[in-house]
Amino acid sequence: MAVDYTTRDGVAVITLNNPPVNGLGHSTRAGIVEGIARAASDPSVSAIVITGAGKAFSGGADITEFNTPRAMQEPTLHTVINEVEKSAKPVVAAIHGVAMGGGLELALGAHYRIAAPGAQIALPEVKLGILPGAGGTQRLPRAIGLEAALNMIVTGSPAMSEKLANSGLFDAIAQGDLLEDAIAFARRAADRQGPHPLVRNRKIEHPNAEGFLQFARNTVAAMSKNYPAPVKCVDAIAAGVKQGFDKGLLREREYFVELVQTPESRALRHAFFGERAASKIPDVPSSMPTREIQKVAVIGAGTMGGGITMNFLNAGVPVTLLETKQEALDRGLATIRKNYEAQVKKGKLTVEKLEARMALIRPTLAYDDLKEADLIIEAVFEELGVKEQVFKRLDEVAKPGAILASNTSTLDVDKIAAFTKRPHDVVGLHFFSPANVMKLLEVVRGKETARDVLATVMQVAKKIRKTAVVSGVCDGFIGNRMIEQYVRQALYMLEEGALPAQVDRAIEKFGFAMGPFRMSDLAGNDIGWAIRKRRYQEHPDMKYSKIADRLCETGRFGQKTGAGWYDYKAGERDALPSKLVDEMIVAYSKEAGVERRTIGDEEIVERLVFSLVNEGAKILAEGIASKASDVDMVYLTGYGFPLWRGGPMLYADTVGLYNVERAIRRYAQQPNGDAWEIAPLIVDLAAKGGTFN
Ligand code: T1G
Repeated sequence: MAVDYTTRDGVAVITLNNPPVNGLGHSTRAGIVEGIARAASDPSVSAIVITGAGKAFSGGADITEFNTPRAMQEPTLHTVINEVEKSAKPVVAAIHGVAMGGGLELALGAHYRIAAPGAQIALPEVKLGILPGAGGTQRLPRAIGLEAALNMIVTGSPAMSEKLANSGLFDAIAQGDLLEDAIAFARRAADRQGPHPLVRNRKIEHPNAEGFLQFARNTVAAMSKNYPAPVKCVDAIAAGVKQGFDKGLLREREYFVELVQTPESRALRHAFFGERAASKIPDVPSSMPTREIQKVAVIGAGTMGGGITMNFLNAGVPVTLLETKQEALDRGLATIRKNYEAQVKKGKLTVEKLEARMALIRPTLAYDDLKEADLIIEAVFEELGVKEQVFKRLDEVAKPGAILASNTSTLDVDKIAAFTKRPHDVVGLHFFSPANVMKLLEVVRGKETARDVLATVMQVAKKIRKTAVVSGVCDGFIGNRMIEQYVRQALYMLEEGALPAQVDRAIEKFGFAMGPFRMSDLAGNDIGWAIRKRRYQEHPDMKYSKIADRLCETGRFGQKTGAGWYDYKAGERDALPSKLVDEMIVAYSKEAGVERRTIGDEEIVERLVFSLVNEGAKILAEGIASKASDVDMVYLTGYGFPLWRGGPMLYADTVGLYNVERAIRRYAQQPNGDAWEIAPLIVDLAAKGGTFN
């Protein structure tokens, strides 16, 4: 049973014991009800304490049960909370670590609440595309007030228990041992006369509830246009204010059942578990010993090296930063300082913290200064010859057991590893620019990369708050290999009849943060040009429309040259459709003998998204990515794929692989259709009604 029961000094102690976060799965719920009944029938027991084992009071309902019969199997959380409220003997919730979602709702059903300082308190359901479904929208406003409760519920953000000390939520903040304080409090409560207090009986006081709720609803609706849950949170709270607790509870229940089945909620839950699943590597057990990483070194103080360094400084880890020339080193340090100063200006960082972080950098021009480093990350020029020099030098100076990582975004990590006598210590750590901002980190596993190296860098990734996804070695790893097919389709569509602004508008309406042409202008069209030139040499079979080369030949590299696919006013970043470029595109189609046609938004979105899905399926089949959710996490955290659609592979599941296959076969029949070589995995899964996830 996921609940322990003991008695101490006439007080029954019910301990939630369902590691890792005391999720309120069916066995835990049943255990609480049994514990309450057992305490009620024990004449030696005068009061009850509910507490959590391990690091949490409770992380809430067991999300893995959602949309399964167990989620609604009695006793539901509603039933559990009713039993707590009906108990004649006082129930005290003793909270530490985490009280979230259903965990906080359970505590709100208790007669009294005591919290240890430092506990994270939240109703984060909205982040999963649902709403608090066990009375949270009704009890929290009665506990801490309408505005504070609505804000917590609509944002899903946690607050620390001590910050809520005077909010009306807690009867006390534990000064000493939480359980001792709770037992003592419970014994005193047992001596009180009359019924014990219930949060549900409190009144919601607000000078203008109607006006506030209307304002809140309008604001929330405007800010969450792709997510149905936040507005439903407001509606549930409003129902309770206007029609009373019981009616409000009914509305909340209705909205919960509706929201838990939405594609948005499925996508958000997929992302929640996908982020955690990414750190699990099939042949690397979680018990794998890891190497101690105390000292980090970064080679190269350019844009990437500086950004990578900042990740470690932000986590309080000292970095030895190596450059070849003093002016490059000074420039790199100045850029890091400038980035932090920008955060100070925005009030996101104090000057003291800025200086403390800068003090963690040990700048050097000498490789010898790297000899104590546990982890060395090179972010030098993206050319194999340069990497060879660096890794041969590292082989000489790095201590045995040091992890040697390359930030390469396109080169073969196995070739890089072969430059050393320790290929098992070599791994790819592909950060995404800006490296101190982008969450995604592709961990590129060479064929000889040691498993403890992988386990170690996954731990480092968590410490520097990155979403790390393991990729095998191939050209472009996971993200860039897929984006290449996406760009090919974008360029072909220009040749066949579309224009840059139309393609960008269509895919941005689908939900991408930025379409391919605005993105290319931002990153620099010359980067893609260099890759295509390499491609023409290495893979002449992979044909491209030459339209982008034409653009680059005119020097229109994008924002950095003031003109690209779009025009830009001096000093501004707004992408203005360019008549000159549009005419160049039309002229190119004519020269290529292509009859331009109208291409609708649906085709634009399908060709762009399904090109990702098709390449993602090949990546899965080749074992470059070990699971579809890893591919989704790459796109959600590194390429601006809309979170509410869950990533390309989950979106394909939502559309149905049968339909994806038919669309791909249709495009394969069109001009430039030879770019569509359908992934056998899609055909196999579609044939048996399967899904990627
Ligand atoms: N259900 C199932 N598994 C969960 C879980 C949950 N609620 N919370 C965490 N886990 C798993 C997680 O997948 C991971 O598994 C392990 O626990 C450690 O998690 C009726 C319906 C609590 C702050 O949204 O925010 O209540 O990878 O790595 O960094 O209104 O987990 O080890 O196999 O994140 O210490 C609302 C979600 C649910 C809280 C701990 N509750 N969890 O963070 O550990 S809906 C939430 C978190 C609900 C009611 C509704 C965090 C945490 P594995 P972790 P952590």
